[in-house]
Amino acid sequence: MKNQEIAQIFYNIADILEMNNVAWKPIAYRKAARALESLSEPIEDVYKKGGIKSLEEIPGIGEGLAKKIEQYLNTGKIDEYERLKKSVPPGILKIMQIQGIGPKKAKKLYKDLGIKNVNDLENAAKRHKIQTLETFKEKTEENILKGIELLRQKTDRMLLGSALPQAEEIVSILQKISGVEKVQAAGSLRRMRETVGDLDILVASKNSKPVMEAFTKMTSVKRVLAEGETKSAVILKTGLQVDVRVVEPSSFGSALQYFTGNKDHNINLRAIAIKKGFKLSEYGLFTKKDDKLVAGRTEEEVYKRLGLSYIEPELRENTGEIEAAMNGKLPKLVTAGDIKGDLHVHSDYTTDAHNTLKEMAEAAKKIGHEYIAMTNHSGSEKFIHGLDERRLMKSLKEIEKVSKETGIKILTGTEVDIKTDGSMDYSDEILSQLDIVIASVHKKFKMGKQDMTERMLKAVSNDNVDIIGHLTGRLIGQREAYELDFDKIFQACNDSKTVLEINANPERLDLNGALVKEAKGYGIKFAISTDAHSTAHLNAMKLGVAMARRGWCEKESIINTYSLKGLVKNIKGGGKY
Ligand code: DGT
Ligand code: CA
Ligand code: CA
Ligand code: ZN
Repeated sequence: MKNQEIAQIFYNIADILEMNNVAWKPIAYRKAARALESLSEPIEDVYKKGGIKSLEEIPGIGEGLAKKIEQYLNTGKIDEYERLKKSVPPGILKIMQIQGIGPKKAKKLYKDLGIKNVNDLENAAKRHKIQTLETFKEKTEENILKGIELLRQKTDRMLLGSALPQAEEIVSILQKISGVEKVQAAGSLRRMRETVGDLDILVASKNSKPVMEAFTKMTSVKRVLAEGETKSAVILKTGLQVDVRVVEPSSFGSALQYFTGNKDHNINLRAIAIKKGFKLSEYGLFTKKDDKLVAGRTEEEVYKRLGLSYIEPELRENTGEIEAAMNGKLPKLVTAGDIKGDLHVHSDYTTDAHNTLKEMAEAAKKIGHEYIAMTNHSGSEKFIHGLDERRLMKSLKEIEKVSKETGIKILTGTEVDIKTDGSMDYSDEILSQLDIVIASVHKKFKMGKQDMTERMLKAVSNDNVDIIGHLTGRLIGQREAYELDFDKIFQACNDSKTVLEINANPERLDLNGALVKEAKGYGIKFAISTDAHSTAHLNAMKLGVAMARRGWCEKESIINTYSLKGLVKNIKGGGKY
């Protein structure tokens, strides 16, 4: 479906025209772009039906634009756009993707400061050149730098949740090639970072040629960047870059170790090797004296020869894992198999969710969960038809019925809004009747650190609140976390035995690994939850488990590894856990 591609070109044309002071035309292009975006049918199909004439029937598209669409569908290019692109520096279009910078501002930046691309802009903001410009008074340099960071996250890095299935597919393709002994995705993906820059895939084989051929000819490849004997790189149609390296089976372990990283972990490890009289590289662990290979086939043997216990990839961020491995102090990390239920699940009582209670329950049972908690939004979420107290109480009866019918325990619950003053969107009387109360912030994000912290502290200290949902509110690449005093909040959570959620939604991953680790230091426990709004979302649990692992969590820290009996006792018995 080419609707989005053409819409993007029209938006770009509009921006360039506006920079060139052309009147009216930009408005027409933007209107047409919006029409294309809201078209439910592929534009190719519209064109096939009746050519230019049917294109012209789309509101906002006249003969001129219809011809441009036709040209794109036939040749993959629009002459006018190719010509206009040459009238501005190539990096300028990217600058206009930064929030708050439109054609007028981009032009001023270019004319007055010679800013041609995002890097120039970043440098200028850091050197405080921007505040000298008239039109930029209200747009602070700090905001521009934040905008650049968000843009980079969004365009240069891909969500872990999107990259994982692509990596799995490539691994399964390469595994089938004859002569291949092992295939493994390494890099940030294996460490389960929230976003990945590119995929690094490692293959153990004595015959690299068929591997490279199969890799570069995959149907998902858009462009081959490099094709060599043992190393190739491609860009997939999704925009993800993938590097594949073929290594000798005898050094697969050391290569895997090297390419899993991260870089600082590797540097630290190499220093230890040197201290012990070795040399460590992607080719293996060698004695310094006579260059003899002593380990390399597996990662385990490399770590072992260095006097370390095996370090799980999620821990390899050089944040103390090497020291812990030396002293036998590494945690025994929670695994996806330890998870017994999902404590944050939505159903179509609210319009943002897509499946019925029963469908959600059946899907959760199929996954193997022992229990779920039905936690729909509260009434102040008017836009999505949040449940007022009456509808909530009515839903409890259906929950009981479906629980019996499906044979999976459905706990009653809510995801109740934390209001601006920190109070709850339901009365205490209602909340005290529910099995699981998750309290979350869904609006009024920009309150300032102190007010937001107080709002949160009040929620944490509420006896009826069991879990705080997606604490920081960030959406990766879209919205920054709100400002909070984590020290105060973690302290309070531990005092009141309030559980923190590790939200597994691929765009949230909130808390992330670093915050989990910090919170864990206060004695806090966590619930790993999918926040599923459809049955498919229930499968995101593994992403949340990854955040828990990156936060050094053992099974005991995660309340949904407990059996139902243990869970209820911990959440509702006396103290909360
Ligand atoms: P990414 O792709 O930005 O999400 O992050 P990574 O960690 O996958 O980084 P990438 O793809 O640049 O390189 C893969 C691994 O290769 C990295 O985690 C560690 C290793 N590596 C890359 N460059 C260096 C280096 O200069 N020194 C050392 N020791 N290791 C490196
Ligand atoms: Ca990478
Ligand atoms: Ca790479
Ligand atoms: Zn939710």
